[in-house]
Amino acid sequence: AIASDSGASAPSPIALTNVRTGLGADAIATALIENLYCLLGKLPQHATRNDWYMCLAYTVRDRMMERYVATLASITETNTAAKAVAYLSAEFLTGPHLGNSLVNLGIWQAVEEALSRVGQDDLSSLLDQEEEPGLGNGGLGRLAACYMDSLATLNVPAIGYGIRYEFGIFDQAIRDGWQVELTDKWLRFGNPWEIVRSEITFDVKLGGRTEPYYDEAGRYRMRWLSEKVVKGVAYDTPVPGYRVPTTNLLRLWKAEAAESFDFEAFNVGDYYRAVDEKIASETISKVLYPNDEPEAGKQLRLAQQYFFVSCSLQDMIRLLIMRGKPLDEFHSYWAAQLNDTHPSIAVAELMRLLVDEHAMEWDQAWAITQQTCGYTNHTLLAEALERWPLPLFARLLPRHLEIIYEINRRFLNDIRLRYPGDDQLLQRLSLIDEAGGKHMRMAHLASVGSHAINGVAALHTELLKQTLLSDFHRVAPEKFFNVTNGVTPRRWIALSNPNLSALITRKIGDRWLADLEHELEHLEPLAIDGDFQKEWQAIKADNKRVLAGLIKERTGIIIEPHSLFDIQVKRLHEYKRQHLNVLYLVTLFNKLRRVSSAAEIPRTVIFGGKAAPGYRMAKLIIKLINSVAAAINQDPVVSQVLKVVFLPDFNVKTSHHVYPAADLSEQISTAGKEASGTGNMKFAMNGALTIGTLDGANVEIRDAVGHENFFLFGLTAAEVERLKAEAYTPRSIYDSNAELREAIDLISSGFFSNGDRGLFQSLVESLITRDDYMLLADYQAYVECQQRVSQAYSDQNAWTRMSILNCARVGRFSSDRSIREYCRDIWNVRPIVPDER
Ligand code: B1N
Repeated sequence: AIASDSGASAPSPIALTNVRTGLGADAIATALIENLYCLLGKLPQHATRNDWYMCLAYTVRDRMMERYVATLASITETNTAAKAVAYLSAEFLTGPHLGNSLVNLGIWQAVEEALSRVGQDDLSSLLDQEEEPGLGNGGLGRLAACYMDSLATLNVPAIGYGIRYEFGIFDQAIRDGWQVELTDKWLRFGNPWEIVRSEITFDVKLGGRTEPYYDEAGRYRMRWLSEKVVKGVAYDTPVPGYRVPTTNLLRLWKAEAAESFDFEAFNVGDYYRAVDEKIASETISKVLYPNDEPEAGKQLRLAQQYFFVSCSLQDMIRLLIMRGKPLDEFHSYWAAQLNDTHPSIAVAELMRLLVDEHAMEWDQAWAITQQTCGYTNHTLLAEALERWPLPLFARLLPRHLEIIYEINRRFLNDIRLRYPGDDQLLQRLSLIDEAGGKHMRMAHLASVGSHAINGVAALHTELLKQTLLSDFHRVAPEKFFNVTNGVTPRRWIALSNPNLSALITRKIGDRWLADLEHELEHLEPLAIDGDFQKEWQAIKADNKRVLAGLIKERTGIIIEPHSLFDIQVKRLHEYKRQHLNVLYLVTLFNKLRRVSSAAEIPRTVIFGGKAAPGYRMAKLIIKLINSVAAAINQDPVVSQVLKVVFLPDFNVKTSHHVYPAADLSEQISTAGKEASGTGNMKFAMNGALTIGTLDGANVEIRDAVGHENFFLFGLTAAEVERLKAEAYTPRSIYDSNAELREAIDLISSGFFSNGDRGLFQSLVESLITRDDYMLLADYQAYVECQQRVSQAYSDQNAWTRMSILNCARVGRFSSDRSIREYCRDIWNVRPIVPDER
């Protein structure tokens, strides 16, 4: 048991002192001072705010270590025989650790009290001090972090494997309305949450060539004579479950130079070359690619993927051997999940490790590989599918190319026998795309090498089966599953909306945070309770005031907390259609300049999100939002009822203040394009109503909350496809819709760009001539739907009832539910509670 202030603890093989483990305010206060002296070397009167943050962080980390060690033991000790999950992901967007740890350990109040005893009265300013690890782009990376929280909370032993990027996602500044990227130096002041495991390192080979040889047993084998070797070093971050004994870990690899050079032989030239090599090696984990879709043909990106996958699989083999298990039981002790295709080289690397390094027969190695791996697809967008030019692949991973050819040969042979004469089918299924310059299709490699393939929302999985992977679905339908995404209520309700959380607990007890699916619905009867509605409204109003304060501080814009907060926060992308929202704003602007605005429901429309640095249209949309915002906010009449804000640098930390303050959640992607969305879930959990299309998880959210509590508009995915096939002509919509034409023409006229008619021309042009994302087709429906929203908001009681129902009915979008489904359908793993010593 964890030693506590009050209770006596069971005998422990290693006695940790109360200062390191005690969960009461006394022990924590003592620990703060001790850490201040012993770790930071400071007197309290000289300690800066950051010093206090650091010693609090160490104090909290200490309190996770006993559980962390016990959980790790359950993955390493010979007498425990449970299967563990390896979640392989190029991104983990954890967000700040401190607040989340306090929630999960249940020591928020004790820490507040301890801080005040040492003269620090402001926990929130210390929470603010933490620089978040931005090791992800958006939904995919944040999903991995939610899943790590749920795995620990459900007592499922798991390791999240990824890359310790020195620079995470760039910080966004807005200058003159344009996005400017600044490097994210998140490690600048040190990282108190990680533990470097200098002894856990693996060599990773790159480049060179292969060579056949005969081993001692006279067997024909292959070896890889690489051109270079880099070393991966493990950095572990504990991941505490919510009030349970399990504390899992995130193990991120940093690239370093292999210590290979010979000190005796070196001369000056070699010395500098050695240093150059060190720099080149470290480049591999230097920076996160800031695109939410892959950038074609970047060798460094493939090197990053291979680097972390190889280290992780070698580590998994090491841990298996530590447990005294034979290699042929690998799949009985590990379930490896591939978070999109970014780690899909794992299929070939596991084969290489088993066959080349451990001399296993191909068939057995292949059975193990397939039984171990599962593949989650996160996108259908053609431009987001990973394909590697064969020459690049061959240069970096010559042995893997051979292995993949062999996988492909056997796979296609099998298909040929089952579907004789269908050469087209073979070409479509092949791991190699022969058209044009040859490419490796990573989604195919992941699909062939996995026993389970899943999409991330019901609609997405259906489309996956019908389009992108239809041939795989035809030849192996039993491999396909849906696991609708979910988000952790610990971070997205308890931490970010503490007042709402307290209200919910007061009404339905405190079990809901650990069992959202079954408990949250107990709020439902309160939806029509007048007193409860008042409390609900008061909390929303408070949250809106907090966000208004943040917006004033960051942008100087003053907004009206009583207005309808209409929010669209997510990466900038044409398919997400932030510019459809803008077309509506310009329409509203035109209308409000013409007619009296007296009857208009006041709105504040808030945008946030980063654009990939090389995505010109997305950056132009940011400029457009800011330009339209400036015109609206300046207009003395219009600004009485409408304000528009672009909140710079949207990230996890900022988002804690955003979701709880929303009245309306914008989920307006072109149907069929957003695989799931997860922001949609965070908004609904915090009582926002959604205006959205039938896309991704919106479909399931609408079914859950009730169709009457959701603002639906727009074409369905099937209608989008049909319209495209019938030769869609956006210009005819432009010609026939006067309001739309007026809005577009105002943008073209230079009104929002100081008379510069050229600035937004490419955007307007693309809408009128191609409109790949069907904005014009959905425009009228969107405008009318927004009118229904305004009308609904004018009845505050009815709105509040809908708001409560949205929250009460989205329990199934907890990531705990998603993880239970992965455990049951895909991983075949069960919870185990680590030995509490
Ligand atoms: O993954 C999220 C989904 O909720 C979103 O709908 C989906 O767009 C997102 C390449 C991606 N899909 N693909 C990526 C990220 C980085 C990268 O380099 C692709 N992100 C998604 C969680 O399922």
